[in-house]
Amino acid sequence: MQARNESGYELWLRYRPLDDAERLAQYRAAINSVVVLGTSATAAIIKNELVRAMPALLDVDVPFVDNPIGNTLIVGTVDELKTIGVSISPDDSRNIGDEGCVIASAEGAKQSLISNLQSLRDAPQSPISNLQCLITANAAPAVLTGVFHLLRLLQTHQDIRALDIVSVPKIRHRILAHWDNLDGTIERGYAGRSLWNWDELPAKIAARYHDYARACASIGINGACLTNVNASIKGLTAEYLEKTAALADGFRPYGVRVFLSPQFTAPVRIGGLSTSDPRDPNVAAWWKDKVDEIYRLIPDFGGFQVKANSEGQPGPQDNGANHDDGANMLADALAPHGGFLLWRAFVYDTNIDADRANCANKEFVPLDGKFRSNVLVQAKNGPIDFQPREPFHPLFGAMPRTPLALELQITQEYLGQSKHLVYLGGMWKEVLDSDTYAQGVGSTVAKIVSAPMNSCIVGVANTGTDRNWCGHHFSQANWYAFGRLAWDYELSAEAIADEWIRMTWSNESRVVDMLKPMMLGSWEACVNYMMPLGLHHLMKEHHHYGPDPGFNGAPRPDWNNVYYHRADMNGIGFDRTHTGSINVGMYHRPLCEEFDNIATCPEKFLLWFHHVPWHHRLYSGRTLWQELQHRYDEGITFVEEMQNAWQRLQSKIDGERFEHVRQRLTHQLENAREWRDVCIEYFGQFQNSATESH
Ligand code: GCW
Repeated sequence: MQARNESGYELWLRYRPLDDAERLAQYRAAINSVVVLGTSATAAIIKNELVRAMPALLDVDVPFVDNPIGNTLIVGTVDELKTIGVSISPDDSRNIGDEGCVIASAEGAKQSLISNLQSLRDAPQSPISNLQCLITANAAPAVLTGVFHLLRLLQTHQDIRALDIVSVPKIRHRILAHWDNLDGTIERGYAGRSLWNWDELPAKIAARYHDYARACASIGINGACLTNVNASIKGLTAEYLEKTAALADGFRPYGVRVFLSPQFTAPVRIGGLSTSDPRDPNVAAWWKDKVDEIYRLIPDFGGFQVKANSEGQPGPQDNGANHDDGANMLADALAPHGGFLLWRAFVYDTNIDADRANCANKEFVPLDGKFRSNVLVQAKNGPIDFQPREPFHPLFGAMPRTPLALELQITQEYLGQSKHLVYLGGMWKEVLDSDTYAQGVGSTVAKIVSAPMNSCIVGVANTGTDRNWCGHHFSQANWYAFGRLAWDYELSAEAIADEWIRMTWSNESRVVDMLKPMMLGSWEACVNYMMPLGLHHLMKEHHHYGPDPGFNGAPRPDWNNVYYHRADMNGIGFDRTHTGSINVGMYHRPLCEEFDNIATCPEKFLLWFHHVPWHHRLYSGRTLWQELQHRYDEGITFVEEMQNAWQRLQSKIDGERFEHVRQRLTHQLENAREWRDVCIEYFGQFQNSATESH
């Protein structure tokens, strides 16, 4: 029987009855009632979630009770637990911090926080003699995290008899950055309009705001920057701050704090001052007042994310000041309230360096140590711009005295937008796991980003008003993977895909076994059919969809595609070696030598770092030109395989979602072929003349 149609609105939070009899029996035996302690708004959310999930998953009535009866799941903060006689040692509760949580079953808790659980349970007249499973944390939103964790275990059919889980996030601030404009459009959004209906706010709070925050909470996201880094001046006006406050009120019980992207010239444009120079005391005072105003409305406001002196955005350099002057002035305004500042390092002024990949380091490395402690310098994963594949940004490892935030792009601006099935878990893992060697072996990007000073990871959101949130059903996996990796970057891309498939599609092994390789191979396939071997920035201008390798009509050299691939009769690729732009010199040893030498440079970055002759032989034995063609074909073959695999799953997937994905895969194949045909024809001109001239 074909499953009933689904819109995808439920995301990975679909609570369907288990179709695994053994597990179902285990869960029913383990949890036959639930106690939710506390009276906070979050406690109400927790209760709602469990009321929704438990009977649906277990397909039986699961009573919610005030006192444990039978095998009970008990849920509450450490303080709330005391009211029923369960106490957690102060040391243990400190270890989980504000956001960590504990999930333990009586059988499972051996040495964990609730090591005293068994004895409490066995004590005569113990108030929790019926306890079977417990979820706790210091703060209510962290209890909610634990609830979603347990639900994930149930949704993915895990054995829950001996749970002993202590889950603490490895990165403190896990933020979705929305490039949402106040007119409802989204820069690089491919899933409809902005979720924030500014016209209706603050009076009308749409139910969807709660669903958004709930989805974020379910994967551990604890911040949302609501407005585009290409900022609108209106965002800081009293009118819009009230609207922002209404959203913040809605998100708070879910543990999601709001951030804003201000415009640097606000003191002039809405403050009536004659300058925005950050060194001017009146400017600093204006910002201080503005920030105080924000905190009066939003006591847990997170802070600002700023794009300054980048792509036409104003910034401190307009007044002859520098990034540290601008950042520190804003940071000082935020500091008394516990707020922090994300200052983006996405700068590429051609006067600084002719290679765009060098610019950020040249501007920011000299400022290391000059920023206030509540400033994080935020760099994209690679030094150009969210291309299908880039080596990690050399700023990671180059500013030891400055906390660095990592910015990833969930919305697939350069990776097929919401038309291509491309799972980004593997791409993000490649970056997080990259060893910068900044302090010897093991100085991975992940370690740098999670340094104890202040840690933050930002994902440019792919959400919008489309019923399925993300445009493509499979793009939901990227939102999901961002949250899961932000919480724990040690998770594998495969483990995350596995969870997501089970929750979003089905636990049936046939479905999991077919979808997982599809997802896991999809990123490399996209790299292959768009920009293999380290090629980058070959897309059409403005909308960035589809190939245009010959594009050379932009006003700046580095907005042209020929600037990046540099194809000529001799070869192709950007020479960033010590005889080229010397970008390799920005990496620590041994990477600089490894990248510099054509023989040791990883082939995935070959044309990123080298201008390579067409006849150069690769590991495969093929010449560069042959290899390029081979890679394009390989990418296309993978999309054909995805199409076939999907077709074979038809009986396992509901009609609505099946058809949606089927159509997109058809388009993806066409677009992949277009990439190959256009690029091969274009590069072939040089290759042909090269052959002729030999
Ligand atoms: O990826 C590029 C985008 C711009 C974006 C910019 C940035 C918000 O094409 O749309 O602007 O980067 O990250 O600031």
